[in-house]
Amino acid sequence: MDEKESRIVEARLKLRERFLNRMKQTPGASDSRPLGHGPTNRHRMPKVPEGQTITSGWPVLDLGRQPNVPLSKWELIVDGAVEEPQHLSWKDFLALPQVKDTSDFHCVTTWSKMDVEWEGVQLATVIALARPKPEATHLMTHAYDGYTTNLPLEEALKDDVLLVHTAQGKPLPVEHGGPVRIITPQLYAWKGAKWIHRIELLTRDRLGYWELRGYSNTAHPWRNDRYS
Ligand SMILES: Nc1nc2c(c(=O)[nH]1)N[C@H]1C(S)=C(S)[C@@H](COP(=O)(O)O)O[C@H]1N2
Ligand SMILES: [Mo]
Repeated sequence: MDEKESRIVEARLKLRERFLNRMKQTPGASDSRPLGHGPTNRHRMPKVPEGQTITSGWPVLDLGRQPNVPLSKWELIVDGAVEEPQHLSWKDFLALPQVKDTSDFHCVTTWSKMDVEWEGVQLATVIALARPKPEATHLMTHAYDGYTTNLPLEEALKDDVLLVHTAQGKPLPVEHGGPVRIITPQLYAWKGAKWIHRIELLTRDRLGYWELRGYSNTAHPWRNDRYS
């Protein structure tokens, strides 16, 4: 591990410690006891949350504007309530520790895509790099199409929440949010911004695009948290 990587790991562990108690109060996608009892989310029966149907395809859902961001212009900003705002180029992003994970994708419009193989960077890694101020509690994600969605830090820091550039072994297609999108397997898919551009740390919660329009702010599929 080089010096940069050990600094990232250290920052991540510190952040995790701060949020661990709150992280335990809501189910993670791969938690062994997602709701306090019972089998893991991904291996329980039924395999999908109430009201969901498994699809073999991958529908496209967005606001109808699909920005085409060339890699030379792509930038990921992490700012707001942080000690060290980040402006990461594509090269900087690929130099961060990379992970692979398999998880499910639950859309509130009732389809679920199972066992997607993702590659990318844990959201916790880029948040830790920017060193959130002690008063940071939430974040707003801003996408290149103008879309926004908010997350409490205890959800954003979970292990399967990734900034992905690869799905099923191929570069993430533009229509699914390439070059990079967020995925939130433990929450409905609208919580994962396609074409991610900016992660703004907040000192209080603020609602995103769908949350302002009546979608649930908690968005747990295993609790059927669809609309507020
Ligand atoms: N930037 C952006 N991200 C977005 C959206 C959007 O309109 N713009 N739609 C959300 C919704 S409602 C869903 S269900 C998923 C759909 O992802 P998909 O099109 O890859 O299936 O993306 C989410 N992320
Ligand atoms: Mo959606």
